[in-house]
Amino acid sequence: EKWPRGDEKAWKTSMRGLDTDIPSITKSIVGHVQTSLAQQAHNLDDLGAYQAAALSVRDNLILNWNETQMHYTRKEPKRAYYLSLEFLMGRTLDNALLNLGLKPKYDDSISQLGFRLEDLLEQERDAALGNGGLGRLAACYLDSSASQELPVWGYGLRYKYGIFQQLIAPDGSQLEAPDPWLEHDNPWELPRLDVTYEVRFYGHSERLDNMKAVWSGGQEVLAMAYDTMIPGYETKSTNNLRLWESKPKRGFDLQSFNAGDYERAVESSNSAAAITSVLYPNDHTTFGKELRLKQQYFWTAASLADIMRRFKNLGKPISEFPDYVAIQLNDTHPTLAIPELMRIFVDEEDVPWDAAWQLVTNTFFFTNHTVLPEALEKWPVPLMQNLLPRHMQIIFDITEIVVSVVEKKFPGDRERLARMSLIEEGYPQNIRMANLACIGTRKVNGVAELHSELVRLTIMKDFVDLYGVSKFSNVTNGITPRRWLDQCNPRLSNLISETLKLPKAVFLKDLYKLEGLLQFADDPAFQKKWAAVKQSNKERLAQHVQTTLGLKINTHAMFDVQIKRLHEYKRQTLNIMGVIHRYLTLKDMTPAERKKVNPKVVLFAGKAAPGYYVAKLTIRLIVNVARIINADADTKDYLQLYFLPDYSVSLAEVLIPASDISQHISTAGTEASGTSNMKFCLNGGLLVGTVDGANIEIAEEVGEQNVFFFGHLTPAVEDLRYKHMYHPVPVEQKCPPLARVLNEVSAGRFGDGGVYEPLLNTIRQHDYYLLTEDFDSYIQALKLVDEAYQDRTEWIKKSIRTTAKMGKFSSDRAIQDYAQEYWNIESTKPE
Ligand code: Z2T
Repeated sequence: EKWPRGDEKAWKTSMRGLDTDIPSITKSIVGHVQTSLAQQAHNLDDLGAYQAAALSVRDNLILNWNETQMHYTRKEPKRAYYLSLEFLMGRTLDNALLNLGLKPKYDDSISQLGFRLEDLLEQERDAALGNGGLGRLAACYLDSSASQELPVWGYGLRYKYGIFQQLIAPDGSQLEAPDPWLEHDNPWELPRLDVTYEVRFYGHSERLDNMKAVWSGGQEVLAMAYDTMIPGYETKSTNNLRLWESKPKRGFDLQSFNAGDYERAVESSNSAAAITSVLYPNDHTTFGKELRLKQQYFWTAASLADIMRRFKNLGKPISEFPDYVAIQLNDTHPTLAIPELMRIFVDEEDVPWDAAWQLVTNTFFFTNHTVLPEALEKWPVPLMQNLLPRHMQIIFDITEIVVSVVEKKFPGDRERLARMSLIEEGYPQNIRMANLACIGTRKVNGVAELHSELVRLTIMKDFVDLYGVSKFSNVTNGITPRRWLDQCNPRLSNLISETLKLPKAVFLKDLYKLEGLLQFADDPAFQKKWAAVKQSNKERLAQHVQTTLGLKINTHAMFDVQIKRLHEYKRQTLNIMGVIHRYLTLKDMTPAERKKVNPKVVLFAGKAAPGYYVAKLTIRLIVNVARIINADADTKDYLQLYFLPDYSVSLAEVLIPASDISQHISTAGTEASGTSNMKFCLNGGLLVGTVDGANIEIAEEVGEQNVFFFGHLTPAVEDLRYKHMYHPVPVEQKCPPLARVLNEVSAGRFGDGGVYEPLLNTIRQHDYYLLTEDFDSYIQALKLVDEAYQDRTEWIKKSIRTTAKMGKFSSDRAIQDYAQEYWNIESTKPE
């Protein structure tokens, strides 16, 4: 190969890898203090030291990233792209140090410079570009892809504001503040001023012959790329997460500008920037706002233009597109990619419609994350028609495909056709994005066995009849053991390493290796060490709560944790009603009786969507119940309750390792998978839960004797709801203990007389999520938990056996499944 420019020797002698001995690291950090930050030792604070350390680590990532991307360009492997509107990354520095294997050296070097690495890590703000499980899953999948040297890129949006910051007002209610995560420079992203695409909105589309059209007019906005490096664990392979920012095109509103109407020119440039300004904070409801649709199109159009440009650089015929490109759609949010790729092929690349459809349906894959009907995305036809006239035409044309195949297989079945159509009739008509996502993809998957079965039996039933069952399969979610064991619980990962006599890298890359712990479960010396790790993690959490909130947690109690988005289906209400029940029971006891009770600390955290009234009321109730309980001298040694504000990835990293038991108590059939359940178990916490989502597969792995199951099963739910609707029975009759709790709340025992009525009424009236049906067995399950905890040795054995059987839940396994069964991509690495 010919050297591209200048004096080859001058380049080559200057190009070197970075030295990673401690003096070189120190030199690099100090160099960044001096030049990048323009600071000095005497005015450097923790934040500055964090920034310098981050820039130094970043240098390593950039070199690995360059090499990996160069390698992909040369080798031309098939690549996969993960399109997700959410990436809940959390912090980067600790993860990067661990994946690079440089943590001990940076620790030493930073100490030499007079700082503590732990303090610097705390300076970093979370990258919180997601709502909950769906966004965190995307982050785990990026880690696993890079760690397994798979050519996978993520594509998303660079929101200026991530998920809102949650504050708790004096009366206990949730307040939202913006999350200005980019306020300090973000060292983990590289702005790509040269990677830009124009994205059109509005205008008109004129049909030509051959199913083609010309879309013109309207307005154009610029998409600019920001690249985030995703280092693999113990490998040079470093993948890319490309996030798009919206900007006005140069001369976006030149007309107004030239006419001297600067205000108007600025206003329209603001409207371009608005597209990527904020993450929508709704997790399970659709909002139907035009700006959200703009986000979705802006992102899919920029991503596909980028993917297309990369494909074209290969110089292959367009018919080979699916041999080089696989695209995973994370829920229906990126479904516009389907008509957009049709538009590119048909209108721009002159591919005949039918051939284009073949290529498109061989490129895309679709993951569904919920069967809750309110979460199924629909867009009004008039809105789509106005914003994306060409895509509306294409969606109508795809509808014709659906009509003809359904008509052929089920002649005259009008009702079936109406259910399967992309267009839902009504005023206005709506576009059903899940139907489009199903029709336009090679495969559809759910995220746990039960959920995938429900997808086949409910929302996709008609499509199973049409295509056959093989198009609809399951990939059970997973979590990355790098962040969710080694990073968040180093004491445990050290203990495991020393016990199994294996370097950490062995079990962090092959989580099934944890099974080796089974043979130590009965070893008293090991049990003691295991319990000591849990205890020190409780103290770490208590310390954190003490410094951030000024509260004193009893660390000699069982820690019972429920941390997740607030939602009726997740039933935080069941938990708080259970807590109140426990409190009332304690109050009924004599002091002597109380002394026999297992002391418990109940911890909640989670955000409610800002417009979700009942969920916000639940937070308010928890906070106010906590206020009364924690101040009650009779009970406070036996029961403490806390709502920790502003739940985040970083807070989860402190909470999860400290938990003895965690709650995953959704109404059966409603939680698609859950992933925190896996995180708790990996860290030796046990579960109390319903027979739902991945709880079921966890129990299959660890054995039912190690999980506290309760409640009705999925097949019963439909019948119970029907009964509630047509043969309602008052709570007093159906479940007296719960009725007592509701009445105490109603009567103002926890303050705020009257405000909780709307929440209580969701239980007293239809009780859609079946609290009245599950309350008794829930209380029974918690009693079994208490009894099991009394026999501490047995409990520790359960804890060890649980961790030992978590191999299946590594996101490495999930990504292998996608790579082999869906994307057809292979590992490849530089050198
Ligand atoms: C979300 O976090 C999940 C599903 C959604 O459906 C939306 C959001 Cl923001 C549209 C969660 C599921 O509730 C959870 O069970 C699952 O583990 C997670 O996605 C990842 O699949």
